[in-house]
Amino acid sequence: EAMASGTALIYDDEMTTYKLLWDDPVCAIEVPERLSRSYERLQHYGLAQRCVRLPVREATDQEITLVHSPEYLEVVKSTQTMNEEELQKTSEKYTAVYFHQNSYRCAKLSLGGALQLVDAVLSGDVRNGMALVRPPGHHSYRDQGNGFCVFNNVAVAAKYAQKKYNLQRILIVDWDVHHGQGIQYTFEDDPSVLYFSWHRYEHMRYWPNLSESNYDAVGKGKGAGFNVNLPWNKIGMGNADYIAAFLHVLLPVTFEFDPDLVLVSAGYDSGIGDPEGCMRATPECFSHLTHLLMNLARGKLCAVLEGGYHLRSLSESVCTTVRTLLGDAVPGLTGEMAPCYSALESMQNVQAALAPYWQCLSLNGIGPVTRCSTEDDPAPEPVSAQQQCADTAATDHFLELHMKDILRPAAAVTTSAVIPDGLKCVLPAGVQIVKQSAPSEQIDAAFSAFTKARFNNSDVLHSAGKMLTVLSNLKADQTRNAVVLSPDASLSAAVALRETLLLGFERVFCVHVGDTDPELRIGDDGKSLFLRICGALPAAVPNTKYQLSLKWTETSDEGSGFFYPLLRFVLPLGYSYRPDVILLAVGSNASIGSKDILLLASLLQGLAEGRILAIIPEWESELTTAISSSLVGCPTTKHLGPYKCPTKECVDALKEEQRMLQVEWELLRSYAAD
Ligand code: X5A
Ligand code: ZN
Repeated sequence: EAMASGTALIYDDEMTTYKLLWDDPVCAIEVPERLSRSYERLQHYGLAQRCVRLPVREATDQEITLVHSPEYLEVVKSTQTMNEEELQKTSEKYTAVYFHQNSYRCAKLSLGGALQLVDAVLSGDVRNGMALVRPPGHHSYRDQGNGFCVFNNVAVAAKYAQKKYNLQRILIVDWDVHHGQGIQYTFEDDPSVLYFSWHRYEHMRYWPNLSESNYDAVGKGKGAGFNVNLPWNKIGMGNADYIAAFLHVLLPVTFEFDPDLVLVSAGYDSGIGDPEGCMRATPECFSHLTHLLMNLARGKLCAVLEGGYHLRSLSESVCTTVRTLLGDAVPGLTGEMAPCYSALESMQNVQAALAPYWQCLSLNGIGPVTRCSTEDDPAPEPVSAQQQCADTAATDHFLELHMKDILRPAAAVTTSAVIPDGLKCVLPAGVQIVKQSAPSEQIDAAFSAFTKARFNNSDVLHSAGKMLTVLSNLKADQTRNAVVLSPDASLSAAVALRETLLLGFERVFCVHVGDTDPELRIGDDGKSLFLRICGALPAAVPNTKYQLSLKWTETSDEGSGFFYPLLRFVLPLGYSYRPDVILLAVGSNASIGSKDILLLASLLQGLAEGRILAIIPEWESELTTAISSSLVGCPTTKHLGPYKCPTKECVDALKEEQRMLQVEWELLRSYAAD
C-alpha cells in the first residue's frame, strides 16, 4: 500500500444557497455564513491553499437510502418545488428543521461531499481531510429530519465505506455538543461501528431531552458496548474535560477496538462562545482532539462538519482542525488542566456502564457514582453563566487576542537530524541533516558537569556537539523537532537535559525508555519532569513529583497493551506539566516494542508545541526512519495494532500511581470517587 499523503478539503459555495425564510428562533442560528466564514478563514491562514481541493457531488438515491427510507427521501425531494407556506408546513412535521427550495439540492451535495472525502481517503489519494458542508447530518433519522439535519451524512458515509471498501470496523467520534441520536439509532445494534458522542445533557433537561442519550445507552444486541455516550450535566466544560474524556474514556476503548477508519462528526458548538453549547473549549483544543485521533486507522480520518453557531469560534476551530490534519505543530493547550467534578462523574459512569464490554475499562474496576452531585439539585445554571456564553462580541474579542497568542510562525526546518558520519539511514524528505557542531565553549560548558573520561569516545563527543547545535535551534524556533542518532543514547540524553536547562527552557519533559544513565536524574525543582519507562524498577526508589518510573514490560507480536499507560498515565502527566520541550530517549534494554515507541513519539508531539528531541541508538535504523516520518508530519501509515489489553497487575500498579499522583497532576484523574 502506497503512503497516502495530503489533506483533502471539500467545499462548495452552492451549499450556502439555502436559508431560513420565516421567523423561527430555534432555527435562526443555522445560517449560510457558517460555511462561508469558515472557508474564508481557511483561506486567510493559507490553509485552504495547502489542501487537495475536491469537488462535491450529489449523493444518489441509492446512497441516501443506505440509511433513509424511500418515503422520507420522497418528502425531501418534494420540497424543491414548494412555495414558502408548503415549505413551512413540511418543516413542522419534524423537530427543529427548516426546508428551503434549495434544501434538497444542498443536502445531496452535503452528503455527496462527505462521500467524496471517504473515497479520497480510502482510495489512498489523500491521508485525511475535512468536508465543510451544510446541512449537517447527525440528528436525522431513517425517516425524519431533525435538528437542522436532512440526510445523516456521517451515518451514510459509514455504511458507504463498509459496503464499497469492505471495512471491518469504523469509529465515529461525535464531538458536536449535541447528541447525534440519528447516528446512534442507525448503528445501535451494529458492532462494526463504534459510536462515541459527548453532549450537553443536564440530566435530560437539554435538547433533545432523550433518556437514550445517557451513559447507560451502550448499544443493543450484538451492538452492546459499541455505543458510548458521555453526557455533560453542567455547562462550561473546557479543554481539560475534553482531553480527559479522550485520554481516559474514548481512546482506551478505541485502541482496543482498533478501527480501519475514523469518521468525525465535527461540530463546533462544543467550542467557546457557542450560544447552543455554552461550553468553553478554545480552538486549539480541536487541534489536540484531532491529533489524538490521527494515529488510529493508519491515519485515515474524515472530519465532516456538523454544528457550530458562533461564527468566529466555529471558523477558528475549523482552522485548527485542518491545520493539524495537514501535520503542522499542535498549539499548546491553554487553560486549567483539572477536569471538573461533574465531568469526572460522567466519565466514571460511562466507564462503569461500558466495563462489561471493554477489557481496558473492566480492568480498572470502577463502579458507577453512587449519588450524583447534581442529580437531586434541579437548580438551573445561574443566569450569569448562560449570559456569558451568549455574549458574542466578548468571544469575538477574546478570540482575536487568543489566536495571536497560540499561533506561532512555523519553524523554517521541521525536522533536524544528527547522524553519525558514514552511517546509512533512510530518512524521509524534509529532514535536514545537521553538519555543524556547536562552538567549543558551548561544548565545554555542557560537558563540564560530566566526568571527562566518559567522553573518551570521540563518536559520542562528535554526535553531542551537533546535538547542541540542534538544541539551540530548537530554542530559537528554527527547527520544530529533531532526531539524534547516538552511539550512547543514554549519555546523550543526560547531556541534552543539562543543555536544555542551560538554554533557558523552563519545563523539560524527559521521557526515557529503557536503562538510564545515572547522571540523568537531576533536580527536583520542577524545571524537568523525568519519566522512566522500564522493565524493572530500581529498588526502593519511590516516585516523587518530578522523578517518576513506570514499569511496563508486556509486549508481544500478537499485540501490545502499551497504549493503556500511554493514554492514562504518560499523556495526562505531560498535559498537566505543560512542558516547553520534550526529550524522548531510547536507551538500551527498552522494555516496550518499537511500535510502542513510535506511538509514544507520535503522541508526545501534541505537547510542547511539537518541540521534541528524539534520541535513538544509532543501530536502530528502522525505528529512526519511522520516528523521523512522524516528526516531519507524516503520521504513520503503518498499522500500529493489533492491540491487546494489559494484565491486571500492570493496571493495578498504574491505578495506585495515578491515585497517589493525581493531587499534583490533575489530568490523571479519570473518575469522581471510589
Ligand atoms: C447540527 C446541530 C442542533 C439543533 C439544535 C436544536 N443541530 N435546538 O448542531
Ligand atoms: Zn450541534
